[in-house]
Amino acid sequence: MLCPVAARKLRGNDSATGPKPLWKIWENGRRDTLEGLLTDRSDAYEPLSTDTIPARLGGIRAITDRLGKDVSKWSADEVGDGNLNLVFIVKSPQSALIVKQALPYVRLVGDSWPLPLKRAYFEYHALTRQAGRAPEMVPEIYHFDEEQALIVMEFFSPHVILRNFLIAGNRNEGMAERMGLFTARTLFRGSDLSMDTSKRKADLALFAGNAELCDITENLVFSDPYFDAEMNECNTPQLDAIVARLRADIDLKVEVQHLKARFCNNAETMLHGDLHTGSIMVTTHETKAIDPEFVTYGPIGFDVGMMLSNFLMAYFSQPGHAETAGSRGDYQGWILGVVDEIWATFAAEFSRLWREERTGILYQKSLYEDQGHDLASEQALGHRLNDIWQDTLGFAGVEMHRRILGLAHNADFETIENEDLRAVCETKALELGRQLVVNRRQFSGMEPVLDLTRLIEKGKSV
Ligand code: SR1
Ligand code: MG
Repeated sequence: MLCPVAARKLRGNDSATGPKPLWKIWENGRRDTLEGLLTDRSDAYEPLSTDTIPARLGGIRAITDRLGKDVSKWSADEVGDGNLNLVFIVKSPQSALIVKQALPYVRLVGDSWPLPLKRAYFEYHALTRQAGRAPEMVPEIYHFDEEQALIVMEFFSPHVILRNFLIAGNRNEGMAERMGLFTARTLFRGSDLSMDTSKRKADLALFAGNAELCDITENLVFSDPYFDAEMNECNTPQLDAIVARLRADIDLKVEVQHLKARFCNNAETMLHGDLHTGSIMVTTHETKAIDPEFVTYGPIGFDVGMMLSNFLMAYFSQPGHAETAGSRGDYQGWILGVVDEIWATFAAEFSRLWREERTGILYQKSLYEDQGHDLASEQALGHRLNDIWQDTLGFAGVEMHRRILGLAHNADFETIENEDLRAVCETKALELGRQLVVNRRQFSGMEPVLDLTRLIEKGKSV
């Protein structure tokens, strides 16, 4: 979600001079040309609307097989609440499905910020790979139209977006385990630990084409929050002092750029690329992952860190959603239990896959187990898990900063109406974020991280 002020600012509604030109939006050394952004739009591309869906999709067999051929009985609602795309639920008396179509610009900003349609192509390929690597966890694809940047897929019902579920104080059974398994399986099986290396290299090349969405992550996550970038927005003046402190923090800025270098240079595996709680759908007993359009090859800890960070922000935001003061205390404890279990499940499943599915070019069994050196294999596993752990903590910290200081905020904090209370919650997340980035090598396991989180929540300074 863009915070409302930033969205207004980018649309130009705050200015008497009209919409901000693209070159203004992409200044700060980010981009000074439109080249590559608008070139993938064919003349045939046309955004769908609720009115045109029956006529435009009524001839597609994969869709009529599910909804029936009588399009007069179809109904469509546009439900997209993300930052980028059109999302329709299309229903008939028989069934329902999701139609997701990329727009040639950032939806909440408008056409002053173009974004290539080809992101739908990358999302389609990411979903097909995730379906093979973590069955039952992602929507089934019924139809893909590259020219129209359109994916028709399974409608999860009665699932809701996890972020809203956590704001409402709901609990889910099995979510932590499923997300731990999902991340371990997709991340291990998309890497040179598992894949045939020629296929991995082909995928590396394929997803390298998703450069513009990667560029958003590189700038919005790893750079903008740490200087006065034009698109930044934050809860001001309440956060002014801590923002100034973070931006003057040399250790923090150096460590964040080390993390950015890891994100850019460590093409370890196929990432989801945007695995926050708005990309997860749940019921009380089910969990699904959606929206991998930011897919790229990157470090394993990025997806895990982004996900854990969003749970930790949900934790700090709870006082802002409490029915009465202190009434969300038990619930906060439950969220920390989820964080703990996700990491424990991830590490256990990653270890199992290491022992049972290590068929790639890295750490070959021919060097270890086949020579009776099982202990060497375990030693190497420990080293890899330790690296992933440190990356996870660092990326989690950066994600906290960018959701509070950058362009794209999250509803956990944004929906807290009392801005002073909201600033208290945000400040705690910013403090934890700083600790996770700068001291990520010092945390021996999850318990000290959770202890620190509880201490910060109690108002102890660090
Ligand atoms: C302009 S896109 C802003 C953010 O929305 C997406 O969900 C990603 O998180 C991205 O960083
Ligand atoms: Mg998304």
